[in-house]
Amino acid sequence: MGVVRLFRHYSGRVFPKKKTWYSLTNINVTKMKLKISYNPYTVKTLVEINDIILSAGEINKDDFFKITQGRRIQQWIDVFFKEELFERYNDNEIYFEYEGTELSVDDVRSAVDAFNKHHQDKGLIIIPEYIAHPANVDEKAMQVKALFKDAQDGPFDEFRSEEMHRAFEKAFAPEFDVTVLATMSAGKSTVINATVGKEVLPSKNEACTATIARVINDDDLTTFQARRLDQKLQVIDEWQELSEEDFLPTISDWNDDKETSQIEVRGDIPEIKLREGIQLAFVDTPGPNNSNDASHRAATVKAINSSHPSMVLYILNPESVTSRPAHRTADLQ
Ligand SMILES: Nc1nc2c(ncn2[C@@H]2O[C@H](COP(=O)(O)OP(=O)(O)OP(=O)(O)O)[C@@H](O)[C@H]2O)c(=O)[nH]1
Ligand SMILES: [Mg+2]
Repeated sequence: MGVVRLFRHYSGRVFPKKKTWYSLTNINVTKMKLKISYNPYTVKTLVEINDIILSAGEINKDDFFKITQGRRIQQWIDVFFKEELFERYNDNEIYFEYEGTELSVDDVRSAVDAFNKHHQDKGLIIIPEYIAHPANVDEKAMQVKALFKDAQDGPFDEFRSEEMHRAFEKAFAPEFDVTVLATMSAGKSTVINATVGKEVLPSKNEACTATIARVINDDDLTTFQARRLDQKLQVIDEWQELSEEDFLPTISDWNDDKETSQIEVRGDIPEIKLREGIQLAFVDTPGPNNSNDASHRAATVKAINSSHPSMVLYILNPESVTSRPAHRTADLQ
């Protein structure tokens, strides 16, 4: 056939530490083909080399592929492509096929592009091909909703309880709150301002935040708006656009007013985009260790308990890692 392959002598192991390469005669070199398939729902990654699936045992012995196991692709893809991978396959080109959801394809593509850009001078290149599956989130959500509806007619009273209904609705809310927690003056409001790229929240070198402030990303807005709610979450001041000079003073006045229980700010946070219908919001909380005002702690505990499906961003100053207030904050609820 005249086709010559570059073979790697495996000596019984898939990837021996000691490399022994040899080629057969008259070869038309077959490039190494690496395929990765990733399922974000089961967090499973499949690795194939030249169309052969590597078994879990092989993967676990190998540092290159070990990092792919049981972890989200976003946690490892940026460090996956290394020069050593090319040395391993004794080539300066790797054919790489990636199969996964559209969202993960974006992440893989940027990792591949970054690698290629930084290794252009060395002549190393990954030749990618992407197979993107639409995430079908809406379809899956509809199926789950239908199941929940069915469960209403089933034998379990729990599915009909008020609590279950609330929890179900909460799970489907588009907001994803990142609740920022830390002791007083640790820099919660400062971190949110830095992320938003605008001074939307007051920050001071003393107990400052007194109310909950939600900063909601809304890609469709061209300016930032704000409103405030009272203890019963009734609107005191409706959404309003505030000029640059008025923005922070107004939010500060609302924050200092005992009538306010929650401030909401919304606008387009430049680096944050709506993904799969999830709307990201940062929730600023008062430092719970304010001994002058017990309402601060109460407000923070309430914010954690009432928040949407959320995550906590816990800020620790290096010097307070072992401090009691820091541990008490971590112990909230
Ligand atoms: N140098 C420096 N100053 C910081 C940093 N983070 C916060 N600060 C300052 O520390 C002070 C407190 O920051 P805030 O953002 O108000 O802290 P907070 O956690 O929101 O405080 P409370 O709302 O009172 O609970 C401000 O004067 C900030 O400018 C930092 O990383 N470096
Ligand atoms: Mg603050």
